[in-house]
Formats: sequence, structure tokens, C-alpha cells
Amino acid sequence: MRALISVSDKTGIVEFAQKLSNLGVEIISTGGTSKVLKDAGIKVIGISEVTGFPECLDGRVKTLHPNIHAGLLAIRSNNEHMKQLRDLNIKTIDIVVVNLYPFKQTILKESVDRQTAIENIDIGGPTMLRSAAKNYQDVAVVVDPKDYDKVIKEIENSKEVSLDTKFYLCSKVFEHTAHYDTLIATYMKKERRDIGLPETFTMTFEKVQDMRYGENPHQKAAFYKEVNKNKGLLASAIQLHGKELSFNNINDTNGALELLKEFDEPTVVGCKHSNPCGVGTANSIYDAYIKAYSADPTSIFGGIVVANREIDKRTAEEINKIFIEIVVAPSYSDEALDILKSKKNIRLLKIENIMTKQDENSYDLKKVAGGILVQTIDSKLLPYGSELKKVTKKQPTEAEMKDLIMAWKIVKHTKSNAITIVKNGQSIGIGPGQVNRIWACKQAIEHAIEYLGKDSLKGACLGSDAYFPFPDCVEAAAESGITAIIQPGGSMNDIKSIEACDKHNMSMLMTDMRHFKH
Ligand code: 93A
Repeated sequence: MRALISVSDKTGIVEFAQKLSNLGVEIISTGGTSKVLKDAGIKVIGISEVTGFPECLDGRVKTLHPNIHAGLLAIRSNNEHMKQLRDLNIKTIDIVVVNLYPFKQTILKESVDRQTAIENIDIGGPTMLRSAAKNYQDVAVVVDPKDYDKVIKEIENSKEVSLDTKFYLCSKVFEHTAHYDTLIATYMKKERRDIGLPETFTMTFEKVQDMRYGENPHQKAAFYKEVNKNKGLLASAIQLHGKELSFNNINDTNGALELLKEFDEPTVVGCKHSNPCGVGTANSIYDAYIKAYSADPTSIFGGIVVANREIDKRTAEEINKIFIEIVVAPSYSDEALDILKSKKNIRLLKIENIMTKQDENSYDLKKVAGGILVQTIDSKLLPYGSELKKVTKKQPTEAEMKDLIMAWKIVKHTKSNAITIVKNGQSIGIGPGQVNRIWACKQAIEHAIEYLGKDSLKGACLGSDAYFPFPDCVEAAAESGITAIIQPGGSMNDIKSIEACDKHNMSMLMTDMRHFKH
């Protein structure tokens, strides 16, 4: 019999090797191990004698050689295998004793650098373990020093290791290598988080339902739920009335709800094509609805209305005056429900915990051809703990301050490039999804003027989801009568926008945080 011994943890190895040797087993061994064994007076064949190849690359290649792996993997009862070994002048190896580079101990040391960790990833060891374990019927593979005695006893008693024991040893190997690889993978994952990349992408999904169609009738679609997660629109919504939700319904409602969650006061968000079309905040949900509706009575038609307070009778009566496709609220009064249910085509959803936000570390996924883009969700409104920078000579009034924050909330949840205009707790102009910021700005202003009239924009507040590359948006805002602006800042030309504000006696806040949404 021949045994290959290559161990990092040398506990008990001399005694074990000595006993094997005494039992007539030939010992093959690698650099450091063979030195320990030879020093103890044990007869050892060096690995290079077997491979006919020197250990090289600082020991990275020692046992990775066909003379070793063919000797381990040859099936002894297979005549063809054995003939090939004879032709190639390779001898079988019957016992493998390996334990691996101490990866765990290495990474547990404080402030270990990545290169040291990587050098402690064993390649040759696990390869031998796996070869031997795969061929367990013919090879006894010992990964745990606690098993040395058992192996010796069996060889002493019956000149071989029993099949049962060999299978037991083999199963320990795969457990061991799986654990070893998990440690490496976990360490790498941690390293990736430390350098600010998302963790390994391990989300799994299960199909909840097929849908009639996707974004368009000729597209197939289904809804898949994140395994182990019971949050989110479909998991927490109870449908009280109407047809099943469509693909677009779910997408649009999801967007509207994310915006709604930014507000604590009674608020209604009207939404179309996953952009807000009217947002109102007030002391009552009725007034909030009136504001959201009247901000843009055209776009809200056939749209989605989400509210963060109970829908009462008079709000339901208002909603029923036009065709709304979906209403979502934490609750409905009985009368409101009866009123709304009188319409066949409205879908009514109740979400009790409507304000529950997503986990900060949730992922946002975007499918692109051939792959998937993964990012953490845009969970923040403003940089943590930061003050808003007041960059102009004029400071916003208290009323403007409230509307500026509201404009900022809306613009965060509007497709980029986005501009929103807010006055008295009501969106009065929204310019979503333009390839040019000035167009978004002009669209929002045009809408606001159409709604309130040319001379009524004094006190109105404008929000921009990203910085102004030129002062053109400030100029357009000033011309319309808008008096305050909120935007991230960070352009090379910030100073030009600030000067334009000062020239027109406007105030401007900078948030230091951009909110692109695509
Ligand atoms: O560097 S390796 O990945 N390449 C190899 O070819 C190889 N062969 C054995 N690591 C390799 N080993 C490992 O060396 C064993 O798993 C064991 O942990 C260690 C024993 O080295 P030495 O006998 O020189 O102390």
C-alpha cells in the first residue's frame, strides 16, 4: 500500500506515519510534511520523485499532477484503468492524508490583508481530497487527525480499511471541503461589501401568478415573489373589489406607494404610467384628494390614487366622479366602500401597513439584455444628518420650506430628468422623463401656469432631481414667478445658477444628493 501525506496541521502526523510505515505502507509526502517525517526518522518518498516534476511557484504546484490524480482516481476493478496506469508507469495511491492551508485561522487574525488570505486558499489539497473521496471504494482519505487511530486499527486487524469506514471518511471530506469553500466565499463577499459593491446576488423568486399579459397585450407575463419575503404590494394588499391587477397596475401602484411613503401628513398621490401626476397634502384626506385631482384632472383619468388615510364617504364620492382604475388606502369607511364598489371597473386595495418602507438594504433590479443590474434601493431622501445648504442671499420662507421639501419628495419618485413645482402643499406642475432638463422645466412651468394662471406662481417652489448644468432653469423659473428652488448642486456651473437666483431675488437650497430614477 502507498499513502500520500500532505498536512498543514501536523498534529499527530509523526506517530500516524510511523505506524503506517511500520505496517509496510510506503509514504509519499510534500515539502514541509516530508521534512517533519524525515526528521523523525521515517522513510519518505518525496512528491517530486512521484510526479517527476519539481514543487514550484512557491509551493502553489506540488501535487497537482496526473501521476498523483490518476493514481487516486483509477478504479482498481476496471481492467482498462489498470492497464492504462501500467502503460503510463503510474502507481496507485491507497491512502490520502491531507488537511488544508489554514484559511480560517488566517482570516480570523486581525487586519489580515487580502493577499495573505488568498495565499491561504488551498488548491492542491482539496483536489486530492476530492479525487480520493470520489474513488472512496479504493482509497481511504483522512482529513481529520481524529480518524488516524481508527485507520491504523483497521489496517492492523485486517490489513485494509473497510468499505464502510472508507465511505464514512469520504463523506467527511465533502463536508469539510464544502465548509472550507463557504468560508472562502463568505470572506470574499465581505471583502466586496467593504469596497462598496453589492453582496453576492442570491435572491430567489417563485411564481405567484400568471398575468393576462405584460406591458402590452402581445407580451406574456407573470408575477414572481421573493422567496422568504412577505412584504411588498402583492403580499400585503387585500383586494376588496374589481378585476385582477394587471402588469401595469402593479408597476404603477408600486411607484405611487413609494412616493406616498415619504409623507406623514394626510396625502394623496395620483399616478399615471408610474409617474406622479398630482400630489396633495392637507389636514384631511378629502382635501388632499381634491388637491391631487385638481393638480391635473386630465392625466389622473384612468389612473391610480393612493392615500395614506382612511377613505371616507365624501372622498369616495369625489373619486367616483371620474374613472379611476385603482384606489389604495389603509382602510375605507363602510359608506365609502359601498360608493366605490358601485363602479364595476374600479379595483380597490387595502394595505393596512401602507407606510411600511422597504428594508434599506433591499435590491433594485433592472433586466438588461444578457444580464441584470443590481443596486440597493434609493432609500434616503437627504444625506443622513445633513443640513440643507442655503446658498442664496434670500432665504426661503417657512411656507416655501415646506413646499420645497414636498417638491423634493415628488421629484425623487418621478422619472428623470424631472422637475416638479409645488405650491401650498399641492403639485402644480410635473415635468417627467425628459432627455433635457430645460424641457422638463418648461413642461412643469407650462403646466403650472395653465393651472394657476400667469401671475400666481409667486411663492411656488421648484425641485430638480439632479443639478442644473446651466442657469437656464433658474431663468425660466424666475420668468414664471417661481420664488424658491431645491436641487442637489454639484455642477461646475453651480455659481451661475446661484447668481441667477440672487439676481432675481430667489432662494435656493442644495441637498447634496441626486435622485435619478429611470
Ligand atoms: O499550494 S497548493 O494549493 N498546491 C498544491 O499542489 C498542494 N499540494 C498539497 N497546496 C497544496 N497542498 C497543501 O500543502 C496541502 O493541502 C497541505 O495543507 C499543505 C502541506 O504542505 P507541506 O507539506 O509543504 O507543509
